Amino acid sequence: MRTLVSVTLIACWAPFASLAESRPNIVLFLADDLGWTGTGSFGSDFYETPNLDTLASKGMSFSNAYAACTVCSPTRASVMTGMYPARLRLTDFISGQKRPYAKMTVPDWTMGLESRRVTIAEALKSDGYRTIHIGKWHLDFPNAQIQGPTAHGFDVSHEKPQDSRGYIINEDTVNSLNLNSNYVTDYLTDKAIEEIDATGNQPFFLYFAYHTPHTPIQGRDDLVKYFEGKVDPKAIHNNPIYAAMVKSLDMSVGNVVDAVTKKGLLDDTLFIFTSDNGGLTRRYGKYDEFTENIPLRRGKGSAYEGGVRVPAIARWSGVIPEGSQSDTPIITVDYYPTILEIAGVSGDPNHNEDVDGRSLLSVFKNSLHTIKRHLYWHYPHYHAGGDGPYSAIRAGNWRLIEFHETGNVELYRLDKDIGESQDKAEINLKTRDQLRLKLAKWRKSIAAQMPAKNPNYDPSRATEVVRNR
Ligand SMILES: [Ca+2]
Repeated sequence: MRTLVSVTLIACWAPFASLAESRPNIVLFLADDLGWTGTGSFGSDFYETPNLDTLASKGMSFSNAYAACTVCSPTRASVMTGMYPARLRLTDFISGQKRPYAKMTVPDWTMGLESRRVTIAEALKSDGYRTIHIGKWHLDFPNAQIQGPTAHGFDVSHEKPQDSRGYIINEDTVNSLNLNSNYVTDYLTDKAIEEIDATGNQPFFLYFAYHTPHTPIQGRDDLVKYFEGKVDPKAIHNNPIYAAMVKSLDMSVGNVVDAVTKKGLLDDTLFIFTSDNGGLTRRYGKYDEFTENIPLRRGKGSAYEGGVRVPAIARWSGVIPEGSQSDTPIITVDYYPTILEIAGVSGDPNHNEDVDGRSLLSVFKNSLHTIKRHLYWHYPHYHAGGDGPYSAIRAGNWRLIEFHETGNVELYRLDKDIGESQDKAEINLKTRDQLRLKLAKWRKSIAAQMPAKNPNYDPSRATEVVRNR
């Protein structure tokens, strides 16, 4: 029986035998709240990201890349499992919030990553990879006994010092640990480099989940000063503190790539860079405190493209053509099957049966390759920056959003109207009805949890918010 199984596996992976033999290292960078136009090569008119731009010029950029959710935890869960947040029932940031008097009650969702899921780290670790977690996890159940990335397949994890205030590490900690910098991103970068240096002949998987540029908006003083001298009030992006945070992120990516290069592993490493949701926009805060995702509509927490379309870059010398661009829609559930295929790791068959993502390897090899499928979002919650509970589907160039408070749908043709300004729901009736039906079928197929009518609905108190514990 055992022999049979291994023969089947070998046969199954035979087309990728040469890849499996080389066992590339995998570095997955995940920014927090970095919007679609948040890097130089993705169109910022102020932020400076030379290292990310080099990653793009040496690899492939994805113009239609998406996060699986408009907030943090669900997207992170999708990266870890390859499954849609709605399938995991992990559909809001942990531990989320309630609006007791809103029109709808949110379902009883799963406030953490369940241990029965086989994470990408567990799959890679069980097949010989060293697995390194750096930064923000945000997937633990509140008050769980067993916590953190090492409970989910990571050999090691470095997170920000607990006594940090936002991005600033306590001075005593800086002195006692003899740190080079009191800025959290710099600290985490040093830890990532230490772990890369400490890796022997084993291939490694480094998941570097940044806090930047999530609130609080705090930058390194020297970088803030630099950007203060360059502010153009007419620019779309003009907050020097935010620019400093993006710069710290970029410097970190550059330093990690340098560390891999110094170890002689640059050509044996796949780098992926993306973000967990769209940029938090001015609409939700003081006028100049956050960012913008223009030409996209809105930002983090919202049902529109600004909430979920994100930058994405992949670099892998010898496989991914330099300076290429793919326009095929991709989403964060895709990284799990992509990484397994590239690593030559079969993973857990039961888990894989429910994986929603598709391997991007064929796209990596040929930027003109398109993946034929629809993308889905389901957010049965309220968010401070949101539009209330919604689901959405992208099919080709069409995107349909269904708002559950009203049952209304909106339909946009993204190739002609990337800003989602012209609702076609009353014009393209056939497309509208087809997509609405497809979306409902998808929700049913994964048993998505729906919001329900709230018996305590009180319009005068509908926006009152209670944080979950
Ligand atoms: Ca986020």
